[in-house]
Amino acid sequence: MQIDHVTLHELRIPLVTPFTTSFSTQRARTVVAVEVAARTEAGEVTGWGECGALAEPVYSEEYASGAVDVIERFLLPRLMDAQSLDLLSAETVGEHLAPIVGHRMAKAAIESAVLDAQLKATRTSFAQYLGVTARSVASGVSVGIQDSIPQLLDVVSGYVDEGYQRIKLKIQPGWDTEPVAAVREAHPDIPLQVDANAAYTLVDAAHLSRLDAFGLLLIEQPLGEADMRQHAELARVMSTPMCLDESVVSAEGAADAIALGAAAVINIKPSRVGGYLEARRIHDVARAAGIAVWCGGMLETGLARGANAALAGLPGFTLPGDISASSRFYERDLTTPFVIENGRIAVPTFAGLCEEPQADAVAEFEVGARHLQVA
Ligand code: SMG
Ligand code: MG
Repeated sequence: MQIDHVTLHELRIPLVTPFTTSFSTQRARTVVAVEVAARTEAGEVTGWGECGALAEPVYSEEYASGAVDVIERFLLPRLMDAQSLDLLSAETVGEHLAPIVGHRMAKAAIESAVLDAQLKATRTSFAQYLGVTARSVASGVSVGIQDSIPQLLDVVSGYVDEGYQRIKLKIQPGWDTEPVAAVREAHPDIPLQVDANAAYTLVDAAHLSRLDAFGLLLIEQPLGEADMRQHAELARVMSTPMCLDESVVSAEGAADAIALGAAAVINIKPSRVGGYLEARRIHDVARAAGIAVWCGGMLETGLARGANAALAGLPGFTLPGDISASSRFYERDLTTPFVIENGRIAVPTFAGLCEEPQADAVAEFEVGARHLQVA
């Protein structure tokens, strides 16, 4: 494949309701979308890839405008060197970009765009590429921190009525045992889990252990990103299964977390780990070790939501993912919206990772674009 032109779109898409976590309140999603125009044996194709980075470096060290910078200055030039030798395919992007340290969300966006173009050129769906035969995946929803417990109960009931099969509650110090107890009392049987986004320290172990009373599926990332050993220690004192999100950014890291006893479950986010191919490798490592995985989310638009659903069709994804309907976050998505039906999201059958975004939606939300002639 030869890429002739790359456009880095910066979009700002309002959320239907603010989404509050221990680190921020998001009112809109800033999305960097990579569009590649490529020549393939099948003719000219366009591929799209979404970058998971938020506007600010609050979930991880990456942020949207930093991703634009690193893509333009350091990642695309590496790709162009590779393509001058005719070595460019989705499967080689990771290797070409490996000399650049970190910046996995930026790398994932590029790999996704190339993979999308490659699959479109060969009229292959992402599920076919992965060997996924599942036609749909269970849909879970992530519920932000609310202003009050009555408000939380209202919001959760709304999602339960929509059919979501599992509820994840964001927690932080001061918003943990009480909201969890209230939701558990209102919904005694609903699969329930919590996510702290690194808001606690090991000193809170006794307090966090009080969550063991609520029959949670798991507790996600209670401690800091670098605190692998401390997660292992906490896992020994809690009966709730320990799940890592931020701490696992590669298959090697997943293997270490499993060996240390720091992860009984892994949240796999394709963007966090550098793309769908590394996400698949983490799935394979975890499955071989008997560790459950599920697909996390970064408020994906239609450019990545369907690809997440396809990935979650792999057999090791045994827990419902943060793969909700587009309407969970967006009044208008960039593509045909994903809908929840009987608690499930369909695995897409279209060629590529995503549908081509609607031009008027891109125009509506675009706040900046960089046009790069690369050939
Ligand atoms: O895409 O449904 C989604 C969001 C899921 O809670 C979610 N993501 O730590 O798992 C997580 C968070 C990260 C993004 S918070 C703005
Ligand atoms: Mg998380």
